[in-house]
Amino acid sequence: MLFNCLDYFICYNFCACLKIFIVFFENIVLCDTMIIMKSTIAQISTPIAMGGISVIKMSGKDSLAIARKIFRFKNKQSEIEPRHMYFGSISYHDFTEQCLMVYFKAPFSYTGEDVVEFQCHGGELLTREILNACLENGARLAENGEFTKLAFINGKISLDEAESMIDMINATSNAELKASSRVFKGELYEKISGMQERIKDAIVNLEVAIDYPEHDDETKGTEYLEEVLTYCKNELLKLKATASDGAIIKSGINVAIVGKPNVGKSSILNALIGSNRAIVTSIKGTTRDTIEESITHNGFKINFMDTAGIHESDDEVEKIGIERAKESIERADIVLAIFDASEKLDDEDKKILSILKNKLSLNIINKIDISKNNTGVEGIEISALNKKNIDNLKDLILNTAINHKIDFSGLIITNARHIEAINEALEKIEFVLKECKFQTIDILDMLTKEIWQILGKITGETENEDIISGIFAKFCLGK
Ligand SMILES: Nc1nc2c(ncn2[C@@H]2O[C@H](COP(=O)(O)OP(=O)(O)OP(=O)(O)O)[C@@H](O)[C@H]2O)c(=O)[nH]1
Ligand SMILES: [Mg+2]
Repeated sequence: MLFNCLDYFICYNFCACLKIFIVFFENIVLCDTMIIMKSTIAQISTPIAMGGISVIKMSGKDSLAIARKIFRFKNKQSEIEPRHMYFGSISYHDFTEQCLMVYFKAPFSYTGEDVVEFQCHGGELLTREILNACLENGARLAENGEFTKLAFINGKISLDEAESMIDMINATSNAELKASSRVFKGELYEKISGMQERIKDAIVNLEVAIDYPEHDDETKGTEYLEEVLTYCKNELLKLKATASDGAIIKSGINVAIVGKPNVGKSSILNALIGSNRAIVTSIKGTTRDTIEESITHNGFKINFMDTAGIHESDDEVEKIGIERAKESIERADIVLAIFDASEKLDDEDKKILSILKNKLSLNIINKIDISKNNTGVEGIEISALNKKNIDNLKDLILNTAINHKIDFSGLIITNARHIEAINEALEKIEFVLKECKFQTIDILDMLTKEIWQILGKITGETENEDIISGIFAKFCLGK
């Protein structure tokens, strides 16, 4: 039993292992398969361009010593207080720059190590020269995301939090920012590590049964395992269900604009995006290919697809366009069915309505400037020509998407790697639940440990160095 627990601890608790090794090897961090020499790293943390200020950051045990070598305090300091801002200057080669310095003492810093930051006047060359001063005095250049990687290695953040930080940095809409920030706040970590805790208990129960078969009733271990795995399955299914919301939030709401020729589809696209992207003429069949353009409205990304007019056609090119229009309908979260206000509904319009029977769609009555609604169908009345009701149409699209497609009440999974791990864990859990009654306790023990490991891919406890490096490489320099 003792051996099994130890074995389990060493094999599966990657972070704990790191901490043990760090105690023994002061200057070496063992990171699974890779050894990183602990050194002081430096990089420019603000965009390398002209700006109001620039920030140069160092992390590592020599940060303060290097700062002392290059930074001259305006007022003499015997002690440097952590988290205090000091005014002074840095002289390097031919220049002297007045700047501010702040020191964060380990472990109370972003990386968990000693950190020093300089704030200087913004300027590409100036900032690079201060970085060079740090490098010449013992720091080495940090790689992309290395500060955040150190924060992860030093237990400051989990892997899912680090990834959500990348998602927040790359967010193109408020909705995406909102979803990623909930993961960043640790909500996903809490859920997954809670499941891992229960699974660990179940493993301990199984191992008691393995080590002391004479004292323990095997069925107690498997019954508890079934209970834990059923709980995890339900929790993971709930998370999985949010992935489609996550996809809409991340990639945007896909909206197809469809209708028979000449009803004003391209004019509506242009009015919605605020530019003359699509060609508009009075000739039927002007648009032959699908045109895609995106906007952000009230914090949500909306992707519009203007399509070729759907009707019977012998023209080869037009036929391909019509096929593409039908594909756009398939891809769309919402379809805008466009009708000409001045005309009665004809067979072509009716065919389009029948194609959209099982699709979330909105009826749009266009050209309301020339006529009242003669179509006989109800819908939002607009004029693409006069830009009438265009903002209301955008609101309607958004509200329809939120009401029918996105549930904001809970955590939303937007990260593809998290979704993959959730699916993998679910598959294994379903397998174990099915096999529970037929497998030996040793095999169940092994399979359950695998589930624990798969969930650890989200939190970072069991992920290998290649994947971890790949994740942090997505960060920008100086982060
Ligand atoms: N009066 C008026 N005319 C409009 C309006 N919207 C579009 N039109 C006109 O209707 C004609 C066709 O417009 P388009 O936007 O090219 O229509 P479409 O549905 O994309 O046409 P196809 O690409 O051929 O299928 C053009 O002459 C537009 O100026 C509107 O709101 N009011
Ligand atoms: Mg068109």
